[in-house]
Amino acid sequence: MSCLFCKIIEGKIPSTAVFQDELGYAFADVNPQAPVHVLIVPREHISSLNDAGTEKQALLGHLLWAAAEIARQKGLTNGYRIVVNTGDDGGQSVEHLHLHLLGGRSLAWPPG
Ligand code: DGP
Repeated sequence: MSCLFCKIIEGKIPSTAVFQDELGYAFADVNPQAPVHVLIVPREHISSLNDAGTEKQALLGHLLWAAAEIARQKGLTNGYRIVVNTGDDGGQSVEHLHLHLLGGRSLAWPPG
């Protein structure tokens, strides 16, 4: 598997782990856009949110819960944002489903 995030999950590429369990892995984004910028990924390879079928509903919920749990652990009591870039128009650059957790500063809306 040549997927970058699969290699990170397998430990073949180093990363700064933030959270992990049997279903997911979370690590610091290499190019942080906020004081807290964590990527939450499923251990199994799913290319994008658009490729997560009905059978992945529980997994998707678990990843969303993990993102909120990390936000609590990071003390983001003033709020945060979770982003799932999907496909070309969504700005997805790595084809392994991932949630961005962004926090630690006020975030503008709408996004670019
Ligand atoms: P997206 O554009 O939504 O596909 O976000 C991909 C993110 O992945 C981007 O914010 C940068 C991050 N990223 C890319 N390569 C690496 C890497 O090798 N290590 C880490 N920690 N993050 C990476």
